[in-house]
Amino acid sequence: MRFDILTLFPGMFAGPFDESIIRRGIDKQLIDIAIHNIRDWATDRHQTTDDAPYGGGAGMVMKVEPLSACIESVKERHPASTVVMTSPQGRRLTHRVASELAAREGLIIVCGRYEGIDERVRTLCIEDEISIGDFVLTGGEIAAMTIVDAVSRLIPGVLGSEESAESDSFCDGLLEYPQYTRPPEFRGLAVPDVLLSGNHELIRKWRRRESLRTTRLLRPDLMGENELTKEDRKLLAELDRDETAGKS
Ligand code: 21W
Repeated sequence: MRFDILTLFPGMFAGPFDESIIRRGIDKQLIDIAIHNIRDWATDRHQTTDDAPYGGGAGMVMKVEPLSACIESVKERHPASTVVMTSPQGRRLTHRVASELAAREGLIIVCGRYEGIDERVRTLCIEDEISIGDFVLTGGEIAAMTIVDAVSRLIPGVLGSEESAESDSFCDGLLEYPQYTRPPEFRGLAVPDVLLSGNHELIRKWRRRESLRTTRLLRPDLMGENELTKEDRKLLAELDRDETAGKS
């Protein structure tokens, strides 16, 4: 999958993709990331990319000519890619949206800066708009990195078989179960017996029950979203029974 990132701050992308799982995806040629400096498309002597808003007000607006020229140049070279802009008014990035983006041929990600972009860029060039949540960032760059990270790990082969995306929480709509590794006891806290039992069926059931417990407790909003199996309902009933009996 190809990612073209259009930004006024190309230096911000030096670190994050040079290490970790994304790096491996690049090395395996499953991912290709190119950073484009929007400023290179400014034509005036000062390479201006922003200007004061018509109608007045604080801050600056990204100018239409350099930004549209940059987007069109990249899109011409990669016509099958979708032009996505990071923006506080975009649709919220979720696992579902990440899977949807992972199915595209490529993404051209436009990072917004300043108070925003000239509306005509949106009208003429932007196909999709993504926000990463209801909080205010200083610009779209970190949102773009988040999108690349979340989408890349869904591309077949990027994750090793040990870390497959199928076992993610959110993939089946539930949070993860508690995990332990050696030692079996630490400061009086023991690893649950069932995990040392070697009984794989009991372990699977315990993990599923704990996933259901944590999700219901911390993210009840996720419970409605996915259908529970017959076994899930049975495990939830066991939890209710244990709670009434005073067991944790
Ligand atoms: C913050 C841009 C506030 C614009 C009209 C009149 C990209 C982001 C961003 C930023 C404003 C994302 C205005 C979650 C985010 C991003 C920078 C508001 C003021 N508009 N996801 N005055 N949160 N943020 N502009 O902030 O670019 S994705």
